[in-house]
Amino acid sequence: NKPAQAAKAVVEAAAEKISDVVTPDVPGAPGSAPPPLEEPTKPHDPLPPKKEQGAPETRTPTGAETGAPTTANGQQGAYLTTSQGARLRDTDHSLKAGPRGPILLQDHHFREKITHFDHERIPERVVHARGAGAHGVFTGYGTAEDVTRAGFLAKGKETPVFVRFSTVLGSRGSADTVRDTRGFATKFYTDEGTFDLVGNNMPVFFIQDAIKFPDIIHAAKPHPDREIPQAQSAHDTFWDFVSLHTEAQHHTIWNMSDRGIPRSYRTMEGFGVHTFRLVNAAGGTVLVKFHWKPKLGVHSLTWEEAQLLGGLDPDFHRRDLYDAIEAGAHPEWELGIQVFPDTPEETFAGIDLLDPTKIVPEELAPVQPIGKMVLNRTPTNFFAETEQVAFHLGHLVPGIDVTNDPLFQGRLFSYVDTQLTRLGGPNFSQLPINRPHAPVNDMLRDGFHQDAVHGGVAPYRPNSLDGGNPFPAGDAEHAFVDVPVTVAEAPKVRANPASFDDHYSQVRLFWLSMSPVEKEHIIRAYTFELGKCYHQAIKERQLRALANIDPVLCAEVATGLGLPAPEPTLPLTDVTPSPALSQVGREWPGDGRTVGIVVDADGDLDGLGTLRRAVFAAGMVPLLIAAHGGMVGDLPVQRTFATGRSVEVDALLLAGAPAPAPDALVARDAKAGSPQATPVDPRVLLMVQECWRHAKAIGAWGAGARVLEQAGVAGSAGVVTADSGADTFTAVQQLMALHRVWDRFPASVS
Ligand code: HDE
Repeated sequence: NKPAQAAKAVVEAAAEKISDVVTPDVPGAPGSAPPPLEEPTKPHDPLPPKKEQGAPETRTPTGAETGAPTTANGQQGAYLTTSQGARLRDTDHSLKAGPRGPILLQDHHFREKITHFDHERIPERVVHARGAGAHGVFTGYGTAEDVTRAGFLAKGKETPVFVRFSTVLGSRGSADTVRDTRGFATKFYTDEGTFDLVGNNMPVFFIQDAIKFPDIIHAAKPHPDREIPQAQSAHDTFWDFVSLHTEAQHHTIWNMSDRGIPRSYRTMEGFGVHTFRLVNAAGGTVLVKFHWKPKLGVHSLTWEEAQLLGGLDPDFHRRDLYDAIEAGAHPEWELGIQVFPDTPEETFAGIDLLDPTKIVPEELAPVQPIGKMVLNRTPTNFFAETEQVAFHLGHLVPGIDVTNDPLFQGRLFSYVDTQLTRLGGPNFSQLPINRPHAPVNDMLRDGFHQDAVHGGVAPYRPNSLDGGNPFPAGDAEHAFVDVPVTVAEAPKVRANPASFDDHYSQVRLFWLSMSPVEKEHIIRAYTFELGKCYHQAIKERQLRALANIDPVLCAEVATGLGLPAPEPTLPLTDVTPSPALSQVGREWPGDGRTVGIVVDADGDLDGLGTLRRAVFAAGMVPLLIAAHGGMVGDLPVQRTFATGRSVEVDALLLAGAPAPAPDALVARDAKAGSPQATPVDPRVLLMVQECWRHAKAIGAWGAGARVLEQAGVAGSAGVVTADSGADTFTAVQQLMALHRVWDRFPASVS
């Protein structure tokens, strides 16, 4: 069976790659890094860049054609130079008036080095400061050809992309796993110009009009006096705003749901949020909403995992994304659209398509796949690419146009404006990561950081001196033509349409679409966050908002806060739940998921190699965890009981029952916790108990079964035992397809 053999070879090759990534440096261990280089004393060839990285795409009308290097490479030559290329003899000592004397002002090398360093930082993004990026490829399916003439959506057309995922509230150095909305911004470098789809992992927004953006962000960012809390909405000013400004309630319930704590960037949906207008070759238009659907499904952390990770691995999502890509487990999403007729009312099934606090349930308008995105390359340099990438909603291509959603309209102003401060001037499109791959022929000139050396004398139109160039393009040359939408004659007002006044029906729809476990998590999230508020009046006001969403939700949160549950002030809307909103109840592929394997170096290691291969063959990553570093048999230990923690794995396998370390304290604690004759290392018991609490699949065989007994989890839901490692893994794999052992969560609401 040739195809099966070929597939096996691919899996095994990928397996080797995966092991390279997750194996720490164990000198001499198979798959580990080469032995450390000798102390460098003389020039030698630089190390090649990592395979997955390569140089960033920097194609530009000036440069690529001439064959000249289009990007500055760091540390590529043997000898140190100044920024002007003069070779230097010493960069370790400043020029002084004698070894004990003051530094001389004439030390141009010192001044250049320190001045440059002094200016290394740029302002972080005012929102979405914390992020991680990756390169990839988008392939069109051709299924959108009837509704749009955008060339990159044509069947089989491949377009390079750069994606930046982010949290909204935290500073650049904040933790990844906080409860927050996630940004999902994609730059498509199409042949017809760059298209930026700047979305979030939630389909609705806090406000309906862009003029309120400074208000919601000022309320959600840390308090201005103490600058705490960092990257959190669990504080008074946030809840003060959303309880007073009830159009925010829909987005808020999404944040309080499991969507606010994604398991991974790879397991997030993405949404364009606004309604867009597509134009086809004949000039016909439709309204659409964009959706990204992750191949791995939509998965979340538990709240305790998210909190633990904030301390144990604040870079969890970043690391997860890079590790997966470099391991060959390339994350994938399908791009889809919900399509609506472009009617003058701009509504669908009674839902105002210009209101960014509303969704259109997928049951009413299915998401139709139009292309696929694979992320396959990590950035070479974080600052040059991820930090300097500049998205803008006005980066549109022929075939995709805007609508009058007042949030969309305001964003069309904000994104270029913010880059002027952040990237220091109007020429940020010339930075390598922002350069279009389509030929650029604009009449924009000069300004700070002008990289281009423009020829010609006539950057104006009309002209005769540059042969009349550049000429406007027509339809035949694929010009971007604004859709001539009729604007109704109306008085100039500061007002919203009346339909924007419904702030509760869709919040109720979301709540009623959740499974009992998800509802329980939402209740706990509200209770936690409101419990962190100091002001009683704010808690009471938010409870009044919850009463208008659902009496059960309100009563449960009120009980948690120790406050009376208020009565609703508005009639509860009769809504039809949308099962597509729930994350529970479906099966998903396990690609790139991590399976921890606790091994005991002194125990029975038979079958460990077979088990590891089975995990690789399932497209997952095995992580060997043992008492100390080094080798277990012929396999390298990847985490020790000191460096590993349950939150890093999606499932846990126990191949042994490691005894406590010969350390008086540890042994004493172990004995105190478990009276058995042969105690198990308490760090392993903690790992098992945490995995159990976080509803992860747990499997054991042989001596491993003893760990289950001592951890007090034997025989409970999602805890399996079998005769061999491979059989145990097969059972665990089935449980992992459902993401978690949902039965383990107590659910007090139905
Ligand atoms: Fe943004 N937003 N935003 N936003 N946004 C920015 O632009 C803004 C909104 C989103 O990885 C800023 O370059 C206004 C909705 C993402 O670089 C800024 C309004 C959605 C990112 C800005 C919104 C988003 C940003 C800050 C209300 C989801 C990160 C830095 C009208 C559809 C992009 C920057 C990246 C970033 C303004 C609302 C998504 C200040 C005024 C709705 C993913 O321009």
